[in-house]
Amino acid sequence: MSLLKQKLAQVFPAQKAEIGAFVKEYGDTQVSTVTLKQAYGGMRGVKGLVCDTSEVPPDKGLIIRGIELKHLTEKCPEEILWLLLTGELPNETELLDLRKELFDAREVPQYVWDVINAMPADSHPMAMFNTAVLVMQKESVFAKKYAEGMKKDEYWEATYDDAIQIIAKLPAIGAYVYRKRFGHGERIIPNDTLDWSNSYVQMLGLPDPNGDFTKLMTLYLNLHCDHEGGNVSAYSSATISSALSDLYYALSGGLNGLAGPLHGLANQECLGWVLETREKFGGAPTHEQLKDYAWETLNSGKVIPGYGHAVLRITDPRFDAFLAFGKKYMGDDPVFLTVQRVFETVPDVLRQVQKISDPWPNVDAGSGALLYHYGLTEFSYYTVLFSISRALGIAAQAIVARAMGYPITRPKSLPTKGYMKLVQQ
Ligand code: CMX
Repeated sequence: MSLLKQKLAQVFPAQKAEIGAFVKEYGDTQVSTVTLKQAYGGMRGVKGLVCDTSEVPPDKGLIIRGIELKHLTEKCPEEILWLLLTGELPNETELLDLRKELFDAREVPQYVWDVINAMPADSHPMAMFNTAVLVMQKESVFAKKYAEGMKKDEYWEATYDDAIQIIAKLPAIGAYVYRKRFGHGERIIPNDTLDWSNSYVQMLGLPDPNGDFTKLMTLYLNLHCDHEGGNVSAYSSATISSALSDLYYALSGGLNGLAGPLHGLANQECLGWVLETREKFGGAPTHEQLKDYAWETLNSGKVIPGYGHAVLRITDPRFDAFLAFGKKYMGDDPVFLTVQRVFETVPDVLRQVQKISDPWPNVDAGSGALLYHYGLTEFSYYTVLFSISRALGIAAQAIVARAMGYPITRPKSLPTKGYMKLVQQ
């Protein structure tokens, strides 16, 4: 048994007992109220979900198992996966063991390549990627063991096995989607590196003479991993998982939500918006020109992608981390400079629109310019990168939920007439 699985076998029973006792003692305590506005407003701010892997206080941003993101930016995604699951960072031996476990599971079945090859050449990269995850469902250990009558206490272990199998294969699948969809040639077989992000960069096949692009990808795959339980991809996936659908179903379903322009697809839209400003103004736009363009976008009824958030009320620390990376590695890159200028301009514009709750940049506002700098210019691909990273958090949440024995999700809905009656009462 791998060291991570052994560790989880140790920690989960105590956590489950603690939660059981907590709910037994305080089960009837009220933790939230719901207004009519919230019911019709996407349940914003309604506390009714449990997520132990991470939380997002509006004034702080992402905290993973009690550690603020700013203290985690130097870590690799494998360390983050360990942290999400166990609540601790791994030591060197543990990290190596997890890397080996992923390495041993990296081989992608041939039929996955055949399915991707059979898709229309102009399919969206997200459709290709999510289809590849779903088509592997027949490999699910959870589905097989469930059919054999697995005990409830063993659910998390089978979900863990599925998670490792899926996560290990995502870099190869993501890289092939990139190469196939954008005509970059054959699939690349990486050398025997155990480093998950490094092997991904090798398979993408983009030049990386001094290793800076690998550094960016490690940061990228780290920063997008998890964002508590209520965002569209995590929540959709958790809902699917709560029906005891296996992780292949749950993850691909959640990632279909990530493919929406108000969620993960915003990173493709955002770089598009930045480049549009450069095209429109024939080079680097001034602050004044950006202000005008921001108003033009708002007045045409569109959103300014990369800005605003359903929970955050500060500049997203993930954006801060990308900005710091850009300043260090590409301070004079013209597209990156425009991103900085947008950051200096757009919040002031959005602040003037009363209905907008958060005028600050989110994770998607800056990442595209950094990828663009290293030659990853096909921005419809960017959400696939987001997905590879977000799979870590979604998988961790699914494993924890199974270990804690959480039931099927089933909030109550009412028709509008029902709410009208309730309000009159
Ligand atoms: N540009 C223009 N209008 C915006 C806006 C923006 N960046 N952010 C919010 N608004 C508008 C909303 O569309 C909404 O308008 P209506 O009432 O007319 O529908 C109004 O302001 C109120 O919205 P809000 O309470 O501030 O924000 P929500 O919680 O409803 O939505 C989000 C959050 C992210 C969908 C929204 O800010 C947005 O659309 N941003 C741009 C897209 C984006 O960057 N998404 C990525 C988010 C991060 C991620 O998940 O990856």
